Amino acid sequence: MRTSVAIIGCGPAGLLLAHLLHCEGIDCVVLEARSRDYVEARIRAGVLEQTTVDLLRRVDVDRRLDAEGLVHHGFSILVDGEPLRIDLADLVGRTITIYGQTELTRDLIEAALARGIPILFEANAVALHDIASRAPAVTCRAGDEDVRIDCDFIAGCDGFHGASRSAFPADQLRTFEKVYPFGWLGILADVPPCKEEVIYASHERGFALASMRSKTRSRYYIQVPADEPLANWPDERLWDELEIRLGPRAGSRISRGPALEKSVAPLRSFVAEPMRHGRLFLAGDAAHVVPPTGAKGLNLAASDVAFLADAFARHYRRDDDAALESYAARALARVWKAVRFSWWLTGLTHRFPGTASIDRRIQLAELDYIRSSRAAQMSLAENYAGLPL
Ligand code: RFL
Ligand code: PHB
Repeated sequence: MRTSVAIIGCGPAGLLLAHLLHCEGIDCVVLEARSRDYVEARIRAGVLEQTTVDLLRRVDVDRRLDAEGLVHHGFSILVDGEPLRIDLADLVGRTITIYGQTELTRDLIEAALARGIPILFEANAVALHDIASRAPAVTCRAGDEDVRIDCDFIAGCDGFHGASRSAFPADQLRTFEKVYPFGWLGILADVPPCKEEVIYASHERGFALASMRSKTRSRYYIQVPADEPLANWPDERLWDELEIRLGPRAGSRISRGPALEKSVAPLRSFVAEPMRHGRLFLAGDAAHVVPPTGAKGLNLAASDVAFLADAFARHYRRDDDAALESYAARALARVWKAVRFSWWLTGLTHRFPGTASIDRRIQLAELDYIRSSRAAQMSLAENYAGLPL
């Protein structure tokens, strides 16, 4: 098999890149280790920046997003129960859209198959070859067959645990990592959200987040120790804890229901530099991970592939490789700002085990400063709504 761009990974990065290339008339093949059912069932992000929504419009995968996405003009930070609303529309003239990554993935897969973009699901033993040459290739085993895809370029969109990053020669990759001493225990339930906007709660007992997927489906998270067994959190205990951390106003409005999904996700900040070696280009979680506090992961995956698709288009249309040469620097400039913002918002709202009481007072002072300063709110809003591409 031969294609222009072999895309490894059928998450948001790989799928959106495939559509952007398709719009430019550039052919590609997507290779995915898991089954379509597995990929479509994964529960993850929920908040789309305007730039991500604009990209979905550009590739014309916005019908269901328009019908079902919830446009939010702001969100709140609860400080020991006291709300501080960040009015994104008023502060920076922008909004966010609540639309589950699960739904987005389904829409992108359905549209890709309808447009004839090939996706090989359950591709095992994916291996990258000759990435530093002008004729790279990807091999895998799909069904009973050994498959070889010769291509011009490889896009490594295979997430944090994928094969692409490990194909870099060790001396050509520098990694930066911070692992947080806590994770997020998330619950998804078919109950109406306790409030129509997202709430980030900074509480003495630890962080909590109230989010949603629709007017009838809620998504909540609480901060738990990194190695916390899920078995410690039967549904009722989790609902009780959410009520406490979300305080009397929001907590008392929580509707309880059986968990459709419940899991603990670790929190880390991670960046691999550069995002390119030879003809292999990394995008999304394959190159960087942020703690979910700023809701940036999926949005960074989208901005990376916007830069990458633009660079491929210049290569094929105008024989101009300048954008391919500068891809890593351009993507990383945006990535590091989101890494900084996600780290900052995590530090501001979470309880760090073993820290002194002075640290909590400093957090509270900063939150009080944000409450009293429009300039501080604008900076927070500008980053949360998403920096320009
Ligand atoms: P993905 O989604 O991990 O997709 C990678 C795909 O590659 C496949 N794969 C392979 N395929 C072939 N060969 C191999 N060797 C392979 N190895 C892996 C995988 O099966 C998968 O299908 O990466 P991508 O596309 O870069 O997208 C990144 C986002 O998924 C991620 O950043 C977000 O989910 C992060 N995130 C959030 N981001 C936001 O922007 N807003 C949010 O509100 C938000 N909330 C979250 C989140 C992540 C969370 N968890 C679970 C870490 C909330 C949580 C709890
Ligand atoms: C979510 O709805 O899953 C969500 C919302 C905001 C975040 C992270 C996750 O910061």
